[in-house]
Amino acid sequence: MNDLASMKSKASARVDEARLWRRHMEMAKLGATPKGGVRRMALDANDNKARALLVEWARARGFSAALDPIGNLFIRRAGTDSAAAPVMSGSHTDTQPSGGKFDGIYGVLAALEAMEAIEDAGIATRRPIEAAVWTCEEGGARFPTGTMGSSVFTGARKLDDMLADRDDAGATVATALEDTRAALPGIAMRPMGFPVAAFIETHIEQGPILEREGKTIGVVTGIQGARRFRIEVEGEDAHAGTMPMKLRRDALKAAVSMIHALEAVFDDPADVVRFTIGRLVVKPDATAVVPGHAMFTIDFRHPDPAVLKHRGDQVAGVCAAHTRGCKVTVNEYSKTKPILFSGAVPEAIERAAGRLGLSHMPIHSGAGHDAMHLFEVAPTGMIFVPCWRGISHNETEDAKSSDLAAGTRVLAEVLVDLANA
Ligand code: HGY
Ligand code: MN
Ligand code: MN
Repeated sequence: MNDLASMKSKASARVDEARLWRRHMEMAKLGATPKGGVRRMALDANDNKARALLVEWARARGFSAALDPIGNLFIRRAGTDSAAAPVMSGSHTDTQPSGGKFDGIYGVLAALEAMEAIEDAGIATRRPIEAAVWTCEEGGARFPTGTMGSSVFTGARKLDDMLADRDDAGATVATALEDTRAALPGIAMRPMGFPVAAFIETHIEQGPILEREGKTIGVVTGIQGARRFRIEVEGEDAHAGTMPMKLRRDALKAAVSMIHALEAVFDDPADVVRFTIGRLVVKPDATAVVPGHAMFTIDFRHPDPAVLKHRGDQVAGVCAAHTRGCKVTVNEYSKTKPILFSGAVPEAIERAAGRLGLSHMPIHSGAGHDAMHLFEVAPTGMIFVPCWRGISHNETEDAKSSDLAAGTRVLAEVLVDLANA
């Protein structure tokens, strides 16, 4: 076996399944919900504790840690060529409000575990290897903008715009980051953005295909595009008992007719379109008051840019045609294009899965990931592993320890491969 091949197999052999699982359970305590899920919102106290725990584990292995101006956390294992751009892997620690134990955090813990396995195997790599924790991947949970940290890191979004993003309580990302820095005393600060030689994200599939097909590894072929809108409807509060129906400006009823009309726009017999109204907020939300304000969000996704454009461009007109005397404001606040992975990273993933004798298949990602931004600045790829019944963004999200370890073994081989390329 040549030198690189033996280094790869030594690294993957040192992946410690028990250590990886134990860390998932440790992290799941930070924001644990009564139903066995996790609520760890971007930059909240539990998210900050998760970062502090990662830094503690990293420092125990002699790895360094640093934070950038949007709060992305980087854990670094030195290479023999310290000036070389690092090979990077990572994901997110934040969750949806009723999230699970694996979405995001698996990609962070797999990166750390792979680095530790490489360290345990005593393997030197030319390039440094870094694990990244991207700030606020879960958009529309606490802060509106998703994949926030990775989009600022790659220049897709402006730092100042994202620092000004506000949660429903009016807190900005900038103020939240003050607590994050306080939770990481003595953490080094790093300027925004630096060259990355390659990026690999490991993630649970969040869909049913790998489990149904009996495959352990998904070699991700691409990520579909998404358009997200916030629709504000302004009517007039009124007395439920006295205001005649024909004089009302009922914001909720207007919102309902807009949503009904939008169903027709996004109807797809082939079931490829993903159209979700995830939020509907009504004010003043009182039984005896005609609602004067309603807000709802649209999350529209599709793999074809032409469909994203054709159907997404109809939203404003359809809402304007169903105002029922109210005022409507349509704000498209996030737009990501479909991407297709190819080249060195997916090839290395496929090679590693084959060498390890793991069943694997190509698979497209319906979920968005930070990898879609890193794709714009570095060779990028993703490794999927199955999750129970494909359930995610749900407190019952579950995955097998052996699958998590298998994905991490593939990652360890890919990191050694690319860090010595
Ligand atoms: O919504 C998504 O696709 C990701 O899970 N945040
Ligand atoms: Mn995720
Ligand atoms: Mn998610």
